[in-house]
Parts: sequence; C-alpha cells; structure tokens
Amino acid sequence: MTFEIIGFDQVEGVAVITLNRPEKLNSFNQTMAYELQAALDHCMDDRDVRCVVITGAGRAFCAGQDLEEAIAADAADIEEHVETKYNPIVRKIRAIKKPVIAAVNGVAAGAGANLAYCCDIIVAAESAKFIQSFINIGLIPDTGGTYFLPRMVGMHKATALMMLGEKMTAQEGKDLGIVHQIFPDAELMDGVMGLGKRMAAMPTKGLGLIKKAINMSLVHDLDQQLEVERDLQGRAGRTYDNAEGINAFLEKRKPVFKGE
Ligand code: LHQ
Repeated sequence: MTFEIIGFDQVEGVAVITLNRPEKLNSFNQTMAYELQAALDHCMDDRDVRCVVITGAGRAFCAGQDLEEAIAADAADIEEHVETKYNPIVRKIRAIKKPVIAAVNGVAAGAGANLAYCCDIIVAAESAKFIQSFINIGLIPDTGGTYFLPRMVGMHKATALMMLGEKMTAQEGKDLGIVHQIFPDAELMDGVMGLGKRMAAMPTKGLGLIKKAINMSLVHDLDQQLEVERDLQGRAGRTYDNAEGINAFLEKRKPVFKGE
C-alpha cells in the first residue's frame, strides 16, 4: 500500500505504519488522519498482517492536531472533525482483532498521546514524552483519552495529567504501568520489530479474543465478564492454534501457530 503522507511496510506478518510529517512533529492534518484510517482498515482485512506497529518519523511520535490547519478551519465544525478524523481511528484500533503496538519514538502530545493510549501495548524510546496538551490551548482530551486514561492510571492521576498538561517522561509512564518497555532511542525500532515479529507468530485468534475480552471488561461487572470469558474461551478452544499448542506441548516440540 502506498500513501501520500504515512509510510506503510509489511515485514514477516508485522505491518508498520509510520506517521510522516516530521517537520510538523507528525501532527495530524486531514490527509494523515484519513490515511491512518485506511491503513488500519487494510490491517483489519489482510490475513497476512498479524501484528500492527504505529510509530513516527523523525524526533516526534505525533503532536496531535495540526494547529495551523485547526485555526484555518471553521470552529463550528469541531464535532464533525472529531467524529470523522479521530473517533474512527480509536474505534478501528480497538476493533482490529490483532495486537496494535505503539512505538513512541519521541514526543506524543494531544491526540498523539491518546493515539498511543488506545493501542494494546506501548513501548517507548528513552527520550519519549507524553503530554495531555489539550488544556494548554483550552481544549479537553479527545481521541479516547478521557475513557482510557482514568482506567489506566486511576481517576486522580488522570485528572492531574489532563488538567495540568505537563510532560510525562517514558520512565514515569513505565512506573504508572502505561509503558510496557523502554528502549535506548537508537534501539527502539529493532526492539519493537522483535516484539512485533514475536507477536505475529503467536495464536492471532487468541490474541484477538483477549483484546475483545479486555474491551468488554472495561464496562462489565464480574458476572457479565464471566459470561464473556465462557463464550470467547469456546471460540479460542475451537481454533487450529489451540489444537497445535496442546499437541506441541504433549509432543515436547515448539508449536507452529498459523493464526487460525
Ligand atoms: C506543530 C505542532 C502542531 C502544527 C509542533 N501543529 N505544528 C481536536 C479537535 C479540534 C481541534 C484541535 O485538536 C484536536 C485534537 C488535538 O490534538 S488538540 C492538541 C494539539 N496539539 C498541541 O497542542 C501540541 C502543540 N505542540 C506542542 O506543544 C509542542 O510542539 C510539543 C510539546 C509537541 C513539542 O515541543 P518542542 O519539542 O519544543 O517542539 P516545537 O514546539 O519547537 O515544534 C517544532 C515544530 O513543529 C514547530 O515548527 P517550526 O516551524 O517553528 O519549527 C512547531 O510549530 C511545529 N509543531 N506541534 N500540533
């Protein structure tokens, strides 16, 4: 797939989407938002893609909305802008039945931070920073931030991050449980590709069902969630990869998962 702005590569089952407006710190203009949506649709549909990595070109991950484009736009259309540019990205990332990894290579601000937060696993370069910068321009967090962040770090920490709009380091993010792993800056892409290829060789259907169960757990009580686990375990237990995993264990060999 080729795009005007974003980069898109497929390597050994891993699709790598690179936000690529480095001179604007990969901030979202309209084209980049729609291209990211199209790339996510492709990842959703292509059976050869078994893991997705989202990263940024240059020194930033993503600085949120391109504010030059925002100031030129009609303020009356903000709701439409959020609904057509950002909300579909969050919905698609949560709906893809495959792991989506954010490889945060530098600053992630505004919608850029929340793009990372709606991914399944976040890895970061040592120098990466996360900022709920919305309030610094009088806005509230969007792109799922007010949904995910309180669930990730608790109400009061989320409120402080959102209200104060201060920079959070990768290490602080790791201490809070947001960042799974930190790599030296120069080793981030090798590190995330190692993780991505490992996940692309795992039981993809099972990973997708874990993701579905987690999505549902965010709004369910225990009884509802126990029913979800029963039903999804039934689906996981009828996959090729479940049989392969059990057979490989009993035959004392390494499993070869097909993602089916
Ligand atoms: C930028 C941007 C940027 C354009 C850096 N746009 N050029 C939803 C609904 C409707 C409307 C609005 O938005 C939303 C969702 C949102 O995402 S709202 C939040 C939008 N994002 C921000 O407010 C972040 C603005 N950027 C910053 O605070 C800083 O640039 C950060 C902290 C990200 C990085 O700081 P520095 O490392 O000091 O870099 P810098 O500020 O010097 O930026 C480098 C260049 O990138 C600079 O251009 P220049 O031509 O002077 O080199 C900036 O103007 C440009 N840039 N962010 N969002």
